[in-house]
Amino acid sequence: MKSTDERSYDVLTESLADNGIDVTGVEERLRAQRIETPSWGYGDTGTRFAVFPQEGVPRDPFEKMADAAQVHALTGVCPSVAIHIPWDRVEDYGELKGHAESLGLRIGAVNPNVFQEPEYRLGSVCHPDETVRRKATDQLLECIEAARVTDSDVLSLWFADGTNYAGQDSFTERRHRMMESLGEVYAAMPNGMRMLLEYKPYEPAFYHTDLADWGAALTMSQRLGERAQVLVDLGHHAKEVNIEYVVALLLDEGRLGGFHFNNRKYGDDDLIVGSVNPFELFLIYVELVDAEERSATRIDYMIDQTHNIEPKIEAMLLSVMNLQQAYAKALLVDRTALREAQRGGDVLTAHRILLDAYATDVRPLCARIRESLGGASDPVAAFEESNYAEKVAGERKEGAGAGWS
Ligand code: RM4
Ligand code: MN
Ligand code: MN
Repeated sequence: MKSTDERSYDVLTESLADNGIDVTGVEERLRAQRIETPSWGYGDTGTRFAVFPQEGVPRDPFEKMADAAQVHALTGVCPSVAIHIPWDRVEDYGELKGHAESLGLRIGAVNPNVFQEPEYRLGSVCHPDETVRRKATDQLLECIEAARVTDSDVLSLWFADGTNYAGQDSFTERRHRMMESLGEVYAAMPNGMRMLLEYKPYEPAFYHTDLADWGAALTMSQRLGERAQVLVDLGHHAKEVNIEYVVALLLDEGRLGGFHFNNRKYGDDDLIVGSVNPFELFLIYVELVDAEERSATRIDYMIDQTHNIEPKIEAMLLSVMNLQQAYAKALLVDRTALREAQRGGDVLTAHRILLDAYATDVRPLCARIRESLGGASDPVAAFEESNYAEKVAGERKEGAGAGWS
């Protein structure tokens, strides 16, 4: 007799097929979905009030890779891991690459961290003092080298640069300083490497931020060249901003290079993607699917979350499942009917086409995809059954867990 999972899958796929959906095509695209997980999502993180250390947290980048390998094994779609330097600085990046490969992983985006050292109090590449800008630029160049050695082709840049008080510095001069530094970094990237520019409206700077929004990131990337693109972090917008519209606009300009998935209720909360506003996530994927169908642009889909009070590997698994579901639902949108309704000015039909796709329970389909990739139907349950967490908690007793400072 068929299991409940199998029966749910049959019911779902039969009804999709009856509605004219090419189920095999949808499955193929779901199998090709890739989501990069961040090394820092496995370590201890917190708010500015406290960091709550968890048992068994990785103590170094090698152990972070081991945890990331669990996520890939159970989902089948997370073969790459983003690293943050200096949090993940190692003597020998070739060794880190080899270690990742031995676990079935590869190194993804390299993220320079030019915001924690005392010199960076007034900024990094926008700092008024040339020697500080030099130090920051050198750190970016070091990351290009780390990327080269680890076979990564993405340099992902986020700057905490900004000011806290009106009059503190010149907006324009700061912009020019950034252009000069990034121009040097861009020129140093080997062919085939891309630079992603991530914007954020505020925090840690509270008066102005040097790359505050998509416009600032887009114009900077246009100044630099084709291989500079914009990265959208879902937590980096003012509250009412229509992110799916920003996504569509950047896609149309051919400049959307990457994503940082997470979810927020207020500020840059870095909660589990899809935990607060799954409908928004779906609408973003609707735009992404639309663009995928128009051209083959490369977008790096990455998670950028900090799991402060929840277990970290399970949080990552749930995030990946939410992303699979959002993508699956977006793939179910009847695009032909949608265009027709849009052209005919049929407002509610157009809207209901989206609602129908969103309301479809795609969980049996996503479970089947994971299984076909060697993962688990229910990754969180499978992880809990594996006792991996208990095993590493026993092994990782000596020394402190890796954190973000
Ligand atoms: C920022 C931004 C960056 C992340 C840092 C730690 O808010 O999201 O992507 O690397 O936090
Ligand atoms: Mn981010
Ligand atoms: Mn952020």
